[in-house]
Amino acid sequence: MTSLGDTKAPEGPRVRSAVARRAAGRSLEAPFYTDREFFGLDIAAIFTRHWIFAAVDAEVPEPGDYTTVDIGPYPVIVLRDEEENLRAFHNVCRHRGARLLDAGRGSAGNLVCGYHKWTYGTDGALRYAPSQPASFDPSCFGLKSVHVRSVGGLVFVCLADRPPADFDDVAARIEPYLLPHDLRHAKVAARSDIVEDGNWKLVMENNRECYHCDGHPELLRTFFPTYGYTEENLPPQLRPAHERYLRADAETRETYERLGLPYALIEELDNRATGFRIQRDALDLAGESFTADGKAACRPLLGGLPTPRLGHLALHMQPNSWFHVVADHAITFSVLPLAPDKTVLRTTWLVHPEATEGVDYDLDTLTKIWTATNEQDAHLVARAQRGISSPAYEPGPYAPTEYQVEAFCNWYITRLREALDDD
Ligand code: 3BY
Ligand code: FES
Ligand code: FE
Repeated sequence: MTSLGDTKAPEGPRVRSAVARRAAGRSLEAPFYTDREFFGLDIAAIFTRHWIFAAVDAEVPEPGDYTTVDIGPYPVIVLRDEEENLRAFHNVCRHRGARLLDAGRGSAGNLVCGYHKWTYGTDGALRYAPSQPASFDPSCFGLKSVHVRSVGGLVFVCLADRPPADFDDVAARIEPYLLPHDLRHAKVAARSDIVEDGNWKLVMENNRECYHCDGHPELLRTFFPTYGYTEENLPPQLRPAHERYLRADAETRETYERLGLPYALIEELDNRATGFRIQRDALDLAGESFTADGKAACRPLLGGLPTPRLGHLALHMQPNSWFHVVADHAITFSVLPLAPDKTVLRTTWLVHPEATEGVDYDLDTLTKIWTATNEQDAHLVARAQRGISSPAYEPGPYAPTEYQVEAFCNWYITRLREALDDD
């Protein structure tokens, strides 16, 4: 892999002291969300060191298929090579550095730079460079490669020379939950990029709690608002939903057991390099999908599953992703930082490869709930960014139901401390 030796954390004493004094159980100090220097540290300590959820296999099903993703200042290509291997490269030409492929998805036998036509194979080798002298050695100018791997159809890349080694263990633990849905062979039904007016951590933190879930009336048709609460801290108004949840959960568990699907909660959000949480959980109403009545929005079901009433599989990963997989479709979410106060949220909807739009599913019905939820969340993130930008802001305390927000911040601060210690 190519060295990113020049991505050392650029931090000064201001950053170091803020990281050192972070108070557990409270939101972060303002500069973590607003300041360029802190943003630089996030890129250096988090986004170039850790496994980042970047794409899905279904975006690149055939040899030559590619998709692009920008991880902070690093444009990256994910592609399927001629041998059907998944590969990732820096999307930067080795001639004079032009961005090689425009943003988006496509298919190409070779990757041709739009500037002076240097041409690379799907293995990254430079195949053609016009008008070079005889002494020119193309083997010195292959595309710089990036670590890439697929876990049950979800594609992660790591820009580091030596990626965190615990990813193998995490992959082995989550794959049994994902494989029955066969996402590797699914079809992309829709993808959306929205630019949120907030720091990437605010997008992540917002995802890690349901304290704000009454802002999601469409989602709450099927998503139990009791998510993240315990019997002890459950507010009285959520008691009826909790009773319904207990009944639905018992039924769904029986189904998982009958089908031999794993369902135990695994929660290792902040005690390892690749923090994650995975859980199968019941949904309300028909219990099948994220729709207004809870019924499946697509037939056939993913992976040929025998019943649609499986609730959802929820996977949350540090630092930049979450996933909801139901019997009939899957939704993946990737958080990609652009600037201290600008973040892309990329959402991808997957269905069975043979499902036909307009016949087996209506695209609007399929995408409606999470499109609405994303928009509502984007407003909350922008609102948080605006308040935090005031000199009057000071870190406030997390409620018990926000424990996953605390776990995210704890994971994040621990990674920054590791990176600063390495310098
Ligand atoms: O996507 C999620 O899992 C989070 C958790 C609850 C609110 N939000 C829907
Ligand atoms: Fe790509 Fe010149 S910069 S061919
Ligand atoms: Fe939300």
